Amino acid sequence: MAKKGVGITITQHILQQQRQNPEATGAFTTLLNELIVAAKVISREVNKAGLADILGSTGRINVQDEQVQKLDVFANSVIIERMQHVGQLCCMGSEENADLIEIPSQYPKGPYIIVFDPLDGSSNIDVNVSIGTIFGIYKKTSDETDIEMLMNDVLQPGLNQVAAGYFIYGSSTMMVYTTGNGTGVHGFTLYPSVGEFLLSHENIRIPEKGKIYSVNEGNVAYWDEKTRALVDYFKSRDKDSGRPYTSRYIGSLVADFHRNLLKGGIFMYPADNKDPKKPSGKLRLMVEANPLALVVKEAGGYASNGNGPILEIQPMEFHQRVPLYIGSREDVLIAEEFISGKRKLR
Ligand code: AHM
Ligand code: MG
Repeated sequence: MAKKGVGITITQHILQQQRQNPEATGAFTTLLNELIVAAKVISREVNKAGLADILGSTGRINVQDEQVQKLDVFANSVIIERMQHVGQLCCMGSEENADLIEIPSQYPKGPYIIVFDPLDGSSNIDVNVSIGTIFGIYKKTSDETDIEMLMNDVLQPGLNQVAAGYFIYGSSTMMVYTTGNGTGVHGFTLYPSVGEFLLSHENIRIPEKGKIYSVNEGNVAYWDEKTRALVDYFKSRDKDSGRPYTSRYIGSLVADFHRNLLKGGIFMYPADNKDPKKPSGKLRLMVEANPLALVVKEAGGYASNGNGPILEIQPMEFHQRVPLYIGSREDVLIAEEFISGKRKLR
């Protein structure tokens, strides 16, 4: 017999959650539904990437000096075009856009803000490795309408997200999301022939402690002593604490995170001295770390910058980068002990 709730559509699920909140207006449901349509379009395009002439780089460099792939551009414009007319947003923020994205004047506006990484892990597109879309949704706190002034509403700590999650375009396409406040984390799998996301992973809980560590160890030469000691800890032998851990690194944040969410473990992208312009590592606070931090928290895990919770950081700028330690609570707490200098190896 199927488990309770398994098989219901994402729309039914969002509506059920909405009914549990007496203040809900349905605005939020409309918003998520439109995002889901955008993700279905992106999923279709990702699946035929090898067939269409869409692979490869545009040859353009994005606002953060990185190569922009054609599918990134496509995913970004699909999300912007679909979301701009829902009537519930006051602005958007994307990893691919230097500035906030305005809602064109012909469309109605609302109190919500969506921030997103349209296609994370884009260097993996050409080689058929899982990639994803990451999103976080906030409510604005002021009455501002001017786009410059709205930046203050956008720069909220991740704890204020009213929803967050990701889509993973892998061996199947999945959506994993939470609306915070103890509502749990739920996973839906896209059933291609029906065109619907159906509940497949109800109330996901991450193991308290894992067996996997995920980090780009090719960066060891750029790490400080504390980071090296931390990674050595997970690799060294100690039967009582279940070490050594197994190493798994795809290089696609959504895919690495998703695996560790289901199996337990820790994903790390530490600060490094590879590029003086990026002393906090590679990953972005607003569009990558914060949404996944809310998901992991709701699943019973933890996300830290090495010194404290990611979700409590007050962002100073939209494209801010942050060291990220995320996954099973016990493993991330150990990472904090090393990075804060409280613990040395063994
Ligand atoms: P992107 O948003 O430009 O795709 O970059 C983010 C990606 C993450 O998916 C992944 O965790 C990380 O970059 C991998 O970086 P590295 O190749 O330095 O290990
Ligand atoms: Mg990214």
